[in-house]
Amino acid sequence: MLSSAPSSALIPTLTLLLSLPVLFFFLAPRFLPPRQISISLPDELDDLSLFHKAIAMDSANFSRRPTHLPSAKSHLSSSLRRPKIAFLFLTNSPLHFAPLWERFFSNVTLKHYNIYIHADPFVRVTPLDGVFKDKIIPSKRTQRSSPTLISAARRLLATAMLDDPANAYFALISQHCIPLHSFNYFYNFLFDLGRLSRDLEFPSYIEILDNEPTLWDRYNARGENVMTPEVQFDEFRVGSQFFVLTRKHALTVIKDRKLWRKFKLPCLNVDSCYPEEHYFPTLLSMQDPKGCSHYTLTRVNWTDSVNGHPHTYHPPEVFPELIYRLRKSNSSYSYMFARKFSPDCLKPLMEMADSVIFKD
Ligand SMILES: *[C@@H]1O[C@H](CO)[C@@H](O)[C@H](O)[C@H]1NC(C)=O
Ligand SMILES: *[C@@H]1O[C@H](CO)[C@@H](O)[C@H](O)[C@H]1NC(C)=O
Ligand SMILES: *[C@@H]1O[C@H](CO)[C@@H](O)[C@H](O)[C@H]1NC(C)=O
Ligand SMILES: CC(=O)N[C@H]1CO[C@H](CO)[C@@H](O)[C@@H]1O
Repeated sequence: MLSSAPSSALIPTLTLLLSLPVLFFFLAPRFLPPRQISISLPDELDDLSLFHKAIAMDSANFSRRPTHLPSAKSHLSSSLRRPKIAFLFLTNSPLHFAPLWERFFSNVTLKHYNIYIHADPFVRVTPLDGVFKDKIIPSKRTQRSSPTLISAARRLLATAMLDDPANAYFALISQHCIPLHSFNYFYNFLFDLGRLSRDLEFPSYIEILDNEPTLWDRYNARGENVMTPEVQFDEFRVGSQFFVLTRKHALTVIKDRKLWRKFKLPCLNVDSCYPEEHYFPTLLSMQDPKGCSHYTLTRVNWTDSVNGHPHTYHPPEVFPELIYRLRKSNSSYSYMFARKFSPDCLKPLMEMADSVIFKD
């Protein structure tokens, strides 16, 4: 048991101890090297007030808002307001493909989308205009193989949820991603009328895999036995970080504190960690596996990958045939986006934008 009140002998000691931070404050600048930014501090990772606001607004509006997916019936009853797609751009470099995306959004007659950009403030992003003007949200530093990429995605989700209650789907896109279809094709795929008329649930499109050979190392990348009891090894999943989530699942993500407490721990083994490839698939597979597609809509080519980086396409490879090939999946759906493309692919991509990519 702790004693309830300090004895009188303790008081001078306490006074001295309490004054130490004050002394330190005045002395520190002279003796300390320039302040280092530590990206693994919890306050760099959490945006509690932002999340609380988004959660509160969502609960407040839930009963009144007809556009919340995945309830198809309630959506049908809303003739006045059509649901929107929130495009969440996550970048730590300039948006090289901004002109291509500009074209993607250009033929949209009614504005059924919103754009949000999380740009690492430590990287200079050239000023953006057109559809991207003033779309950068308050952002923090991001780094590969650290929980900062999860934080950035959660920040994007919460900001987009707060900003517009009509945002019903949330698509995470990187600066290396390109569209493989027109906006209308993507919109009609997500808000499929057949699904609406049969009153089926709208799924989240997120890859969820459990059969990867590296899974055990990834599970232990923050130390052995660290993930339990919140996440048992047989609940641990992997999948592409590039998801398209329903509003219901976006809420699941920003509400989560239990798994986040574990996934925000720093990686001890950075070569087999990649928290952003595990947090989202594990959380959603634990909470609502039936509500998820288990596949991603963003095509990536892992053939001959180097250092965990997928194949990067360069201009000599960029022909209409590549677009047709990248769209094809092993199933009935078509891929909607692809990565990674080097910045100099912009020219060949623009040349076939209207005749190939957006012609559907
Ligand atoms: C994937 O990348 C490899 C080179 O690493 C290339 O040979 C192959 O054609 C690519 N596949 C597709 C579908 O582009
Ligand atoms: C289709 O399946 C084959 C065999 O499982 C696999 O090698 C290939 O990468 C898959 N292609 C796509 C586009 O997912
Ligand atoms: C988009 O609009 C432009 C100009 O109005 C037109 O030339 C182009 O064909 C359109 N593209 C699509 C995919 O509708
Ligand atoms: C349209 C509507 O009801 N919007 C409300 C959603 O909730 C927030 C926070 O409670 C309100 O500020 C909005 O007016």
